[in-house]
Amino acid sequence: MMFPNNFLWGASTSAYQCEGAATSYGKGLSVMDVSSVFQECGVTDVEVASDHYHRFIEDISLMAEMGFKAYRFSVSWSRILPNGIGEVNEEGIAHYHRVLDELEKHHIEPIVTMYHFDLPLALQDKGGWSNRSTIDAFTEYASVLFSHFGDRIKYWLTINEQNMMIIHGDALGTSSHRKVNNEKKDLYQQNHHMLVAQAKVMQLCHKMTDAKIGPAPNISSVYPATPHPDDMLAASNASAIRNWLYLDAAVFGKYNSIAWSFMESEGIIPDIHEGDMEVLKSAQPDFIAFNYYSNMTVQRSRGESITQVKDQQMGESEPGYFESVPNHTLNKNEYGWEIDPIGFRYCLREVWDRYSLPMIVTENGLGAKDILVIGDDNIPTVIDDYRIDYLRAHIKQMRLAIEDGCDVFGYCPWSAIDLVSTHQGMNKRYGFIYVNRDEFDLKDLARYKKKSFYWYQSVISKNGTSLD
Ligand code: BGP
Repeated sequence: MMFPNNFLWGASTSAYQCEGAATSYGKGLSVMDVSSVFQECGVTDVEVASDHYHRFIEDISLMAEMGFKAYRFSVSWSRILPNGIGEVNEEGIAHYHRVLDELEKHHIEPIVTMYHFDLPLALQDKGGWSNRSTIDAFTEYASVLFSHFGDRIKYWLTINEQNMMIIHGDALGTSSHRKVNNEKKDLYQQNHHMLVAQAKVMQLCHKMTDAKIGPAPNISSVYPATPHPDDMLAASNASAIRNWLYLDAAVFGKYNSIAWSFMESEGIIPDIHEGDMEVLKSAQPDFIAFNYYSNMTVQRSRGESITQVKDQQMGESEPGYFESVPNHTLNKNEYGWEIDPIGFRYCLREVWDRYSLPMIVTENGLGAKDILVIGDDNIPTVIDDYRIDYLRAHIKQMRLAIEDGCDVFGYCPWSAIDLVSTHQGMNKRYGFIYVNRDEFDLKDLARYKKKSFYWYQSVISKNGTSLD
């Protein structure tokens, strides 16, 4: 079995991580622009990031040279609506039209994330997602996007990694900036508001456009540390709390019962207004987009406080329900994330079995401290064989998942170009295209093709039949 002929090979970025121009051209600030996480890891210059705002023509032409069929990027909410609602920034609209023109010129399909962590600061100042009125703000924003771009975009993603914004609210700007009595209850209330907002926006999309729309969580299948029934239950808890809570609500329009019972025992059931559950029920995603970096392994919770490092792929634990442990059968990348290509096949099968909706992988990739060297032709490059190995192994497993019967219609690894990491600075790089800047030194921001650029170009040109 081969990849389908119209398979969407591409790669991903997000606005706040690559655009720059954070305070220019009428853009309002977002929570990520003022995030202390960037200051802590040394990247103080989100005003520049990868300067994609000014260099998208060059970047898109490099993507075209790689043979991209699709480019997944996010629109910055506060570039369109500087205050989150109300006045539209025409310069922002014009900018994304120019990006779409460029993609159209190269026959690259835009796959657009509406909201990738960067809530407008103006909304955060009013309580962000804790405030129910943010549901209306998101719907208003969506309606602006659909009316301006509805005839140009065929694939929309609602919210990037909603599950990570709840589980790691502290790193992703979701944790309330104001004092709240019960931080966890507040996060699950925010989650409910996002779920309702997402459902309304999916409905609106179908009403206003002919496009397709889907959620975009970060999914990791969960392995039990041993076959002990307590560990099996812990794995089932972790899956429900980390994955299915979000996808069951998006696809089936209901709360997952195991996740609900967890919220009940923890006293964090959200306030659900009359009509909310009907809204969830009536929305129908057309596909599931998801980000996959690795799976996770858990054991029964010992109820001890957790000292492990925590981020999107490591150290997730819920005292009383599950506790994550390292999987010693797997290698790790230099940031400690486990590398699990077979788990990718497993994860695709699991999502397919559960929801039977077409799937697109919107992130997958290897973060590394790439070193720029002078290539044969005297042009700087990066010999990133480690990234090629990672991607090759994952694409191979995705092909096997397709053979297993999974309906996968696209693959957009992270990331098209180097960009600022969510919480580990500029030197943790993922791109096929090197961006010449460091944490502190902006250098000349020149673009250089890495070895993986040429490798991916060849994979795409052969539609994945050869991964050499
Ligand atoms: C995902 C986010 C991306 C990206 C990626 C890599 O969770 O959706 O925005 O940052 O992870 O993570 P990091 O940058 O932390 O290495």
